[in-house]
Amino acid sequence: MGSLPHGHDPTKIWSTLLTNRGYFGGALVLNHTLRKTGSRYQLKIMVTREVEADTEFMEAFQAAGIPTIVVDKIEPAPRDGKVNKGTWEKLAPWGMTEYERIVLLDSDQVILHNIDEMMTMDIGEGCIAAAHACTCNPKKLAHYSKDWVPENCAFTAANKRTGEPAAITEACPANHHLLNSGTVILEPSKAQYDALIHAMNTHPDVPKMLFFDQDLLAVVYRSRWKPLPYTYNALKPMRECHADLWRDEDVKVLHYILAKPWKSRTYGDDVVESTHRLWWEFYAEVEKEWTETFDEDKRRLWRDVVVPVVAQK
Ligand SMILES: [Mn+2]
Repeated sequence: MGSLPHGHDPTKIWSTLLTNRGYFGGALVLNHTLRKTGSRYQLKIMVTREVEADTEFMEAFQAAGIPTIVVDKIEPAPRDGKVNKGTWEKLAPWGMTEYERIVLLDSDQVILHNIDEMMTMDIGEGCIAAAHACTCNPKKLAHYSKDWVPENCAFTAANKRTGEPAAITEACPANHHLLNSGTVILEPSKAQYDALIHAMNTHPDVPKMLFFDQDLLAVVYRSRWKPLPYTYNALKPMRECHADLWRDEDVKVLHYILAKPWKSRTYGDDVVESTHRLWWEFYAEVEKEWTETFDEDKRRLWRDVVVPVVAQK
């Protein structure tokens, strides 16, 4: 199942984390778009122990030809008896030293152009690469920090002509030190993994981290992460709040943060929500493959594992 792409290099992989069935439709579309854009590298999906115990779900990964990597629970030590529960398993790849490089993607992303250059681009010794967080907060979400306003957003300072990200300097606004962990290039290392886990268990900010691994990475790799152009992690709201930077034809990785496309077949026709159309086009291609196959098991798994988590109308 899932024949390996031509020129395949097994020391470098794409990876995403799934903790339950809910994002499986997203993961199938992500895998499909990696294949469709001709990637020479394989997507391996990290799954939690809960997912591993879900036999039917595991059969579905097999049917999709997507290898899984089971990861143990990762969570911070309790502080005052409380644990900040979240997606800390996204730190697991730093410990996977059998790989030279892992590029973390999110299962709510689609790949629009080949991104294999991410497997070889220079990120600097002991560093990671990621795109900035967008701190415009266009939806004015109350739980976001008060300094999340467009003036402080790194993309406001990006080069509108070339799309190049703003350099992180001594004098830049604090928000320019924030990254979005939807796309992260990393080189597994025992020392880096240990440093991350140590920081997760001891750093005083951990109990109030809203974005878990993402906030921790910004702290631990402060001034040691390379900003990538927004095109590698184009957050859908930026199509509106950074319309002067965004060019549809340049976007390589489209990231459906906030409302997920698979939650509804109907969506707004505005600049932001209309991006869902693309996701549904890719989904239709995946659906065709799974429902028109002679493999009866695959058709059953589509019905029982995929259909329940993807809006049917
Ligand atoms: Mn995401």
